[in-house]
Amino acid sequence: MSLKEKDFEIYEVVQNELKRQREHIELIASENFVSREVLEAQGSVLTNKYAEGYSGKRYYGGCENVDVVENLAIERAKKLFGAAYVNVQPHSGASANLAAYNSILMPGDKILGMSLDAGGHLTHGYSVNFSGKIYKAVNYGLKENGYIDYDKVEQIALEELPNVIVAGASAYPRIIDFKRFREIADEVSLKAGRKCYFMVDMAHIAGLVAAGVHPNPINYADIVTTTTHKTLRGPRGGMILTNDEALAKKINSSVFPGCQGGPLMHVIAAKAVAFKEALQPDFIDYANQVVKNCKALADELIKLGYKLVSGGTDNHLILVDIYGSVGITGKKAENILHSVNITCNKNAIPGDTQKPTVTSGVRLGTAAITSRGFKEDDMRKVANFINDALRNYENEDILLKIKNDVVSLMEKHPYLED
Ligand code: DSN
Repeated sequence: MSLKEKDFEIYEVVQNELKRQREHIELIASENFVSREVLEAQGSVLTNKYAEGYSGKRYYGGCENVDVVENLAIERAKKLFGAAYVNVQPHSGASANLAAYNSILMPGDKILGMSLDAGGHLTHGYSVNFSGKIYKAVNYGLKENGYIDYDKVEQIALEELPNVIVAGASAYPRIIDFKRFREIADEVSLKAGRKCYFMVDMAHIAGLVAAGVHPNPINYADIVTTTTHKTLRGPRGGMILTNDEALAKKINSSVFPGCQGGPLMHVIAAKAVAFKEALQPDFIDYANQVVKNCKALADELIKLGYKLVSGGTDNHLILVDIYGSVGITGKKAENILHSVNITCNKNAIPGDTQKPTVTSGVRLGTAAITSRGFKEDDMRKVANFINDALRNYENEDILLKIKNDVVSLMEKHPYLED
């Protein structure tokens, strides 16, 4: 029996979501479109298998096939990122960060991470997150020009003597200087007389790192965490990498049994498929195109009068000061754009005076739309759709025309069609 026959309600939702994904311009910077093969692996019978433990050392019988899957995922990830040790079991980026902290910190230890309004992540020490509750959190931000203030990071680090410094962001459009962070962590270690770890959460940029389009943190950081579903274009999930053998052992026991139970073997299989895809030469073209597209979008929006945090981008995302550009909030802009089939998210900008549920900005990313074959000319069209919608949001005829134009454009860039 098919899903359609057995559970039409769920079947219909899935079909509606496929239609939405096909017909919308997807600009959420953390999303992507996986291949049919990634979907196939994730939808496989591997979901039936319990495999607590690690390959060759499981707590259940019958793990001979899932062992092969996990070993392949690990070997491919090692090759992709030049890492000596990889744990592919974290269920998500947040789980990866939880397990990573748990492997090196005690409750009450201190984390220095980027503040949320500067583009950091909840798990980098935000007060309502476990990372801000279990650990003491201090944070760093940006200079006036929108770039990380490395001198200030150094000053805060030497005053606060954190146990770990975290680099990585959810909404930072520029290259991150991992070497500088490493040097700061080493200075702290020297001053404190004990180790200050340096951890990089490369979730957003992992695909760019894999393709060599963003510097690789693995040779600077003690621990690198990531998700697998953003620019890396795999299934939703997390991963932890290190070059330190002793740390790798601690990370493994922190993931299981420390923070998680059974690994999701179907997801690990899908991660392995995505890593194989990312090891192909065309993934380098893809990642380069993501950045070219983002620069084209940034340049066109600037031409149309928009202010971007840091004045542009080096990676897959831009942060637009919507309120400062057209006098509407991020929330309102997100809703207007949704009405014309353009999907993005409201996002706080540095020094934002609006509530986090309202914000003054929107974050736009090009990883997903590049997977649909968009090039620079298409991105200039997208910038003009955005501008026309935001400047004419009270004119329903204009909004309808933009929506129709968006659907026509997306029809030329199909997803999952034979
Ligand atoms: N929710 C992700 C993002 O959108 O950046 C981060 O976890």
